[in-house]
Amino acid sequence: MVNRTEAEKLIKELREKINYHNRRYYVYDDPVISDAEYDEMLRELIELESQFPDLITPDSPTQRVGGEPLEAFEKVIHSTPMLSLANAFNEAELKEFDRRVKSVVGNQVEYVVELKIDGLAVSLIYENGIFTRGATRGDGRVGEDITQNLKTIKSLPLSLNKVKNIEIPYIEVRGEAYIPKEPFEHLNQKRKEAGQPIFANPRNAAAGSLRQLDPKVAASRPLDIFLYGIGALEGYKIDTHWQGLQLLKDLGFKVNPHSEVKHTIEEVIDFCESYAEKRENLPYDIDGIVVKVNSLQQQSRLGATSKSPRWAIAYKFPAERKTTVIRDIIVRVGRTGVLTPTALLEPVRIAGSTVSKATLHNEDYIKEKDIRIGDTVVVQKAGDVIPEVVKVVFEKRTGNERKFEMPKVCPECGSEVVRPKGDAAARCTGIACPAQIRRGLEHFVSRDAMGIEGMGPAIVAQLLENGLIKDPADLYYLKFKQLVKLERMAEKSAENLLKAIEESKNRPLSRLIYGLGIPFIGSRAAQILAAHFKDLDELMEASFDDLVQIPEIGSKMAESIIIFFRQDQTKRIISKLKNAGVNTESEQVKKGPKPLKGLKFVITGSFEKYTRSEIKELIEKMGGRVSGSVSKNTDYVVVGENPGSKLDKARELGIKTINLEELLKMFTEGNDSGRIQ
Ligand code: 1X8
Repeated sequence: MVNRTEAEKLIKELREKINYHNRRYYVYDDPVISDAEYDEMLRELIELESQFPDLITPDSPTQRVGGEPLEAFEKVIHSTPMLSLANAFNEAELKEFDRRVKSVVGNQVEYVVELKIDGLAVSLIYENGIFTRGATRGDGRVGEDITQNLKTIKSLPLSLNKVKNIEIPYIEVRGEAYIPKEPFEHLNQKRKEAGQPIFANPRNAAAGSLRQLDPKVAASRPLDIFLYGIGALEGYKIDTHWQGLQLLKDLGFKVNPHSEVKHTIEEVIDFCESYAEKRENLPYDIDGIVVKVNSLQQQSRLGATSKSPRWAIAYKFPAERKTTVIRDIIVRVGRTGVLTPTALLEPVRIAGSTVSKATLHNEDYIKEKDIRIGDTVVVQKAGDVIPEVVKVVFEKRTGNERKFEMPKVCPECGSEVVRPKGDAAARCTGIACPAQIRRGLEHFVSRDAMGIEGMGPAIVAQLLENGLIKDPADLYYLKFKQLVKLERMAEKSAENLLKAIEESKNRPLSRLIYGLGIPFIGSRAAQILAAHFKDLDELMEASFDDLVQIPEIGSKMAESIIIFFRQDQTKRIISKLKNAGVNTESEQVKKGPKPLKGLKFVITGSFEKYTRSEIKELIEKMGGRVSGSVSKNTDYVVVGENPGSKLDKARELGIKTINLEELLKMFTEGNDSGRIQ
């Protein structure tokens, strides 16, 4: 047994050694000791810490998988929004970007080119060198606190190196968490063997892993992370992005080794094009090349739009194309009854996956391109997009090809098919068409809607065929006994499915609205509606006028919402959903910290990083109210650059004025997770 002073010294030494070797192994892929030696050091540290538990600190290498499963993730506000990038799809668009940049900052421009990692964007905060908070990008303004899960990533440093003997007091770094290709295949293999649903691609697997409430699950997934940007930095000065990347390396972060500085746009283009081929041989997926202006001074002169910085662009690789043969053309009936002709193909590998179906869009598309059954065709697939038939290779025609005719009746229910004048789409008129019901259910359970993990089209079809469900609400009344009776359904899978269904009850209201599949209401409109109404009832009772007054909700959407909620069938389904305990309340009225509850704000002037309407949205999310004019009932006036007469009015009435930083600080009050960014 060592005494306390000795233990303290030993613990410090062991942690330093372990951190060093951890980095050699996970960051540099260049270990200098054996796994056994490493494990032995870790074991010693665990032993000492168990003797002196008060010496355990959150940044100890023993604390990567700590803590209990969470109830829900806390929301965090990014101090600088995490913007997305504008895209360039070809050489001309890269040249256009170069021209725009030079028109603002002159001709002396250097670019940094970097691989665009196909993972999940995250933000990490280190205070006095210690990892204190990690968050998802979320919608760019508000993300989720996933610190516990990020800590399980071995290449993520829990504490930072000093650089030039300086300990950086505060830094926010940004990067991409991902799962490399080989461990991904391995993970899916194991899931298949265990009867669990497999992930569609490494990005989905990474995102799913980081959104687990139990950090033990994240710890079991082969996650890794590259860091590529600095969101905030105190106590250290850099002049270029390239120096920023160097700093990240020196601090101990894993930084992608393929970045380069380029002096002309032609060099940038060459780099971009060279990776269209090289990417196959990388151990992880990339979906493009990021091009950034190197000088930070030039970056700030270029600034940003509300969506993306003007000093960076993402070059997206061209869609990959292959030729193959159309075996047959079938017609698929969508959730809104639209009939989509689909080509069944001789399977081909395109962009990392096997393609055996491709969309033909509609009747006119087929006619225009003269696509026939038996044709040799060019098929293309870009990123996440559904594969499509681009053109026929006419030289391969033999004369045995057959023309396709759109059916006059629905292939699924036999109802009449109509094609209104001026409309490209043919539709099934059957109101009880099983295909529409099936597609509606597939949509309801899909990732962006209720996100019921493991419930794919095959299981939906099985449940329908066995009469276990008729509408989405029935999912919430399924019993274990019913599920295990299904073919190919193991007990474990049935359990997992029920768990996933249960979990989905707590999805935000916007996901439910989207999942209901109201015509013309996509996920963005669903978010706007959920933010506007306090619950589903309020939305259901809204009039046409109420709806069209909401920004971005047009009359076509409003009408569709009214018609949808007027149906008895809709009403029945919604009351069944509610009885099952599915959340129908908007986020804004949820428990959670509401530090601004009861306070009235007025915003005046302009702000560098947020627009006024974004600030309004943030205040409302935190429970406050925003009004357009100052009165004696106003609690605070938030003042930006060039404030208007509202500031004079506030002074006259003696209303307290604050700047944006002070407002952001108010968000953290009553939230013991500390600093909100
Ligand atoms: C997204 C990504 C960036 C980089 C790499 N991968 C990404 N997915 C990079 O800069 N190296 S930057 C970025 C963004 O700004 N949205």
